[in-house]
Amino acid sequence: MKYLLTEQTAGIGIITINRPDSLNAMNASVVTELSTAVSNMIADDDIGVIIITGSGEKAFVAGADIKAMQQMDAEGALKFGKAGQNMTLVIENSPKPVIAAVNGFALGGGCEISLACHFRIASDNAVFGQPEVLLGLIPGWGGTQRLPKIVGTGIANELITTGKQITAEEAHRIGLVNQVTTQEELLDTCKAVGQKILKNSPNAIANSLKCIYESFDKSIADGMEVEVAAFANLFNTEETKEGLTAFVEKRKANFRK
Ligand code: CO8
Repeated sequence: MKYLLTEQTAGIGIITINRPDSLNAMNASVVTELSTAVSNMIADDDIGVIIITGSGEKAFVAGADIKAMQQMDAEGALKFGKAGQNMTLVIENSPKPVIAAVNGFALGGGCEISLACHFRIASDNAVFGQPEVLLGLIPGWGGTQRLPKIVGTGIANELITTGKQITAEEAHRIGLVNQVTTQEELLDTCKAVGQKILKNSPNAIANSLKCIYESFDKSIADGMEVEVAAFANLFNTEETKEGLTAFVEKRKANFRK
């Protein structure tokens, strides 16, 4: 891959968006590469958690590539917009938790990539924002859909219409990030959270994420139908038998043999 670094360590796949000269801005090639890298890690049985971060000390992703967009007509923008949206759906629909390790600027499309991740952990120098309106644009990779669900409509409306940038601390206060660390500790913190997740049943994790995702377009009653069906199906799996038996036998469950 030209713009990504990938590695695997103790069950965790790490994808680093690596275009530091442009603050990791996303052009069409980076979008395709990120979709492919996440799909590959989803298919890899040795990986149970995925972390996405940016290279360098300054940026997670400073947005979609503005220089590339300046050259686009409406047809090109539709193609670029759909490719980016598809990339966010690949991330969001991953049955393995995807953590955004936000190590600097997460602006526009960069913020939107982090929103598609299952949760965000940020370093104290991180800056979040949806500054598209300053460019005569709107968020195009799911920001108008996901941001209000994460921080609430009022705060999303303010962030998107002012285009203002907020600190990691403010992002933590409004529930956009789960935890703030120093830049040095960011990756280790994400890996430690990943290791906690890896102790648990992969089937149960995947089904939990699916039920949470499906709740967005369902009533509570309909969502609970999905939940109870998934709950019951788990009783057909070895993992659930192992989890329940391990408790009764007073030992730790071994889900990943
Ligand atoms: N695109 C392209 N190049 C970028 C981008 C970007 N988003 N961000 C930074 N760069 C480049 C700069 O042009 C510069 O390159 P060069 O040295 O060749 O001039 C280099 O990265 C370093 O940037 P700066 O010199 O500007 O660094 P500063 O520390 O002074 O500023 C900022 C850092 C504040 C992050 C500043 O670079 C900035 O404001 N960047 C743009 C942020 C932005 O507006 N992002 C949103 C873009 S729009 C978007 O993401 C839409 C998503 C949906 C797409 C839907 C498609 C249809």
